[in-house]
Amino acid sequence: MTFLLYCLPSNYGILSKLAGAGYPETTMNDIEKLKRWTPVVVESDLEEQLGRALGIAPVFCRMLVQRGIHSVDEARRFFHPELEQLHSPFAMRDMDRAVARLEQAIQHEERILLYGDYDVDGATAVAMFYCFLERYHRKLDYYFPDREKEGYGLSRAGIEYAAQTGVGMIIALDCGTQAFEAVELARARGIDIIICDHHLPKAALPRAAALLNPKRFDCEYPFKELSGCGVGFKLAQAFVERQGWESDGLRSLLDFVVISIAGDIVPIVGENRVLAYFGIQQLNATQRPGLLALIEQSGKKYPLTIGDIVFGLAPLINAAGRLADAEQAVRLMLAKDRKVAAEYARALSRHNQMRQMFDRDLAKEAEDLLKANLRLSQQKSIVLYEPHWHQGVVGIAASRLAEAYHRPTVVLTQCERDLVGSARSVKNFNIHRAMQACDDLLTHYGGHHHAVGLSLREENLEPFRERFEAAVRAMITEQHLQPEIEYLAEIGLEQITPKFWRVLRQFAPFGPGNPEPIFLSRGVSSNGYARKLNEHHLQIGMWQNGASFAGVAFGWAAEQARFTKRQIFDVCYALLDNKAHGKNNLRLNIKDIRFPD
Ligand SMILES: [Mn+2]
Repeated sequence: MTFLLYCLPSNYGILSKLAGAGYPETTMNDIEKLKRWTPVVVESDLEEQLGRALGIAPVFCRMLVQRGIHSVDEARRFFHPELEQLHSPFAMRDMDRAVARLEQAIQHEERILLYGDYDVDGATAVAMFYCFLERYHRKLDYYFPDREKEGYGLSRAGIEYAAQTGVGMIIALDCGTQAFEAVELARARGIDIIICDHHLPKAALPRAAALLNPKRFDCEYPFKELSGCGVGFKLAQAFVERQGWESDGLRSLLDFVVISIAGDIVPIVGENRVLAYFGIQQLNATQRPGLLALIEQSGKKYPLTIGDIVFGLAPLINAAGRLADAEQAVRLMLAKDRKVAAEYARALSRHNQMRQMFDRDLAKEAEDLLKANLRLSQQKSIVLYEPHWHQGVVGIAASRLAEAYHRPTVVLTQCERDLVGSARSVKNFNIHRAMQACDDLLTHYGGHHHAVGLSLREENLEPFRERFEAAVRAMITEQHLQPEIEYLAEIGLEQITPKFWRVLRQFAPFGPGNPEPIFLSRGVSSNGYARKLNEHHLQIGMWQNGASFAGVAFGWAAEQARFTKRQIFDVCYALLDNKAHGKNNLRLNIKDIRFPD
């Protein structure tokens, strides 16, 4: 499941995303509160210890401690990731069985079907595993469910397709953990299923030949936050290790894995950091015609960052699954010919433009519904439903609304006789648990702590609305509901030197779990330069203690007149490397500004 979240590593402010999508810039009065500025709190003893041992500035030690790094050894591993740091895949429950079954399928030349989820994680998982397996095995096929007709996960239609095409084994990627019915159907058809998934399991598990999922309660795998594609990668790693082969070839698959990590917004810590670190290198050097065409179509500039994947590559891949079918994205990623790849990439771009149009329409209607609903300002949750909304964009809409209104949000549309939709949470609030309280009203639900997919019968909509609101109300705190800027440290602008920037970059790739740090500088002076970049955003100049910087303030265009020469203000910002100018050109990515009262 893909969603946008508060913690995105990006050079976009929340307002720019909202403004760009046609969302309101000012929200309901009581929701539009001043953002809280709170310092990152870490154990100061640890910070000092690390500082003495490593000899780097206190702010960087604080960053390390914030990331759970407490020793020099851990710091060394963090700054110098190596593929040897990956965990043994055999620590994952069922891995032995999965590898044995895969070996058997290859030996007996069975037909293997890769079955994916239609989002970016599922599509890259299928492309990755196809590239891996086609070296050893020829009878390969892939399948994606139709979002509207079959819905999420392993479907009856998919199993029947497998049976009709003589498939002996299915590898389900990024789905399957709750596919009880489909797994039973496959058994009846004599087809074995290996599940590679990362969605939260229920108490019972389907009777698959092997079920790889680090979130299984009985799985002792030390890292729980792999993407679905990442779990598939562990299967590939286990297979290679079992054959006693050099694992060098695995590295070439990491361009796919990093796209899944960024696109699925899994935290870039622990094993994901290693995968993302080498993955982003692999992606920047990729020679796959399909990925090259995708990058070109996205318009993103090298070197690509996690943010470029999130905002450039992932939407194109997702557009296929949302508006057409995910197979198109996989065909592109597997394309061997540049011209063909370019054609596929253009098709995805057209789908993406349509997706944006649906997205804008939905945004406008959602805004109208919210304005018309007077109760809403007293509510802690948002549940919106319109039968004509496009199913492919309800998840994006829920993300944006949750972000704009700081409330757990559900957006629903109609699909056949049921309502289906997506739920998105606010920071640190477990929306999956709130769904559990509505269990008996839902036909189906599943996902993660911060994002859930669900379906229900129309007559249950009002009871659900009430129950969900009650559940959220019982669990949520004021802190969840108020937007917050967590800054790493208070520094003067003069502290931002080239060396400072060099050390900071060693923390990349940034993303959830490894956020780009935000700094606070108090009492900086405007140099009188303030230029509108467009109707929303402002570029301003400022200086402090002899150091001067330009900064971009997203959503601050209306305040242009306040930035007169020598105007003093406090500012929270991240640092932004301006790739467009070719050379290192640091700017401030401004998160918030406060003028003296
Ligand atoms: Mn996923």
